[in-house]
Amino acid sequence: MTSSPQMATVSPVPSIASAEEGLRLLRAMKLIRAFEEQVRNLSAAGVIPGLVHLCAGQEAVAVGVCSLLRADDMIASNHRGHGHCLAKGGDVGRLLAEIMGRRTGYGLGRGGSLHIFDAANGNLGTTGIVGGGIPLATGAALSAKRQARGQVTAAFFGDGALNQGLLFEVMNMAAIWRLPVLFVCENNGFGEFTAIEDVTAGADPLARGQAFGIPSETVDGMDVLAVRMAAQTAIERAREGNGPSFLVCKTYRYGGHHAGDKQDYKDAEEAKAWRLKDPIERLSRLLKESGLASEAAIAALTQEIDREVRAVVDLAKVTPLPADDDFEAHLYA
Ligand SMILES: Cc1ncc(C[n+]2csc(CCOP(=O)(O)OP(=O)(O)O)c2C)c(N)n1
Ligand SMILES: [Mg+2]
Repeated sequence: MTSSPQMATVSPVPSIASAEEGLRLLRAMKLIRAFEEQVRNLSAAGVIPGLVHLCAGQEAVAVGVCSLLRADDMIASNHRGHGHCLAKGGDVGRLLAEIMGRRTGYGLGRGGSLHIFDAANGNLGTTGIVGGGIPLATGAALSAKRQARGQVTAAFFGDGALNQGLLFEVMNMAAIWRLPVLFVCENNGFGEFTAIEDVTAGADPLARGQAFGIPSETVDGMDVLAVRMAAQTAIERAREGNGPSFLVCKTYRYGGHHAGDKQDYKDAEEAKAWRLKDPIERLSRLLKESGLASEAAIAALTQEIDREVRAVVDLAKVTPLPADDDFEAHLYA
């Protein structure tokens, strides 16, 4: 069994500043959901080489944090990283082309889903190494601090990385040197096909940050406003020179570990309960109930995003694979 979707309420209650802000957050989450749906279809159709790890259900964490970051702030992602890339301002077309192995992708189609790198948007990249982004983000924070650039970095990682030794080394360094970094754990209850409780010692993951004196907070990762509120405090702390923070965002992946995983290790009732907390539905409801957006405006937004993503898919399908003479590109020696 995994942890229950019931969560302690965060106080004060997160609120939304304006219709514009609400629609911007909704758009960002809907874009990720629509993108992942298309990637799932393309993977099932055999158009994508290798495995893909989709983040549907977890959109609020990426969007909540990245919506507060500046373009020159940095993130490091993990293997479930399409949402992080898009939330940080990544290009939908270049991302899909890379996942599909096409030459217009971020890495000329040679890296795929697990090797996205987007320097222009401060994205240090996705990685197949569990926990691998955490030292990258912390190293970038050290560099930013030494050069007094005022940048903040965020490392996104799953609950599986809670047991990687480098997390503790890096948390220690970040705390002792007061580095401007956010450690953002997306606790979706599973690492591959294993429930977190079966492999993770200690009653609460927060203790891992607290052990180093790092301000640590459990966050409702299905509520983009709750994530934003916690991230805002953490980003201000980092920007003012007061060091790292640790956010443990409780969330759920609607799909399997990878697209195509049968998910027979999941409890059906539990999965249903998490769907009731859907971050997109939740924000849509809030916007409607508070009179900030109409049903029609939200429907129009959904249609616009679906059109945008479908156009990107159509284009990627007719984009060539890397050519033979591309192989020397990006080689320095
Ligand atoms: C260092 C390392 N160990 C093991 C693996 C195999 N592996 C790939 S994903 C994964 C589970 C990761 O779970 P989590 O960090 O919770 O992320 P999630 O998939 O739930 O988003 C494992 C064990 C790996 N890729 N790298
Ligand atoms: Mg996990």
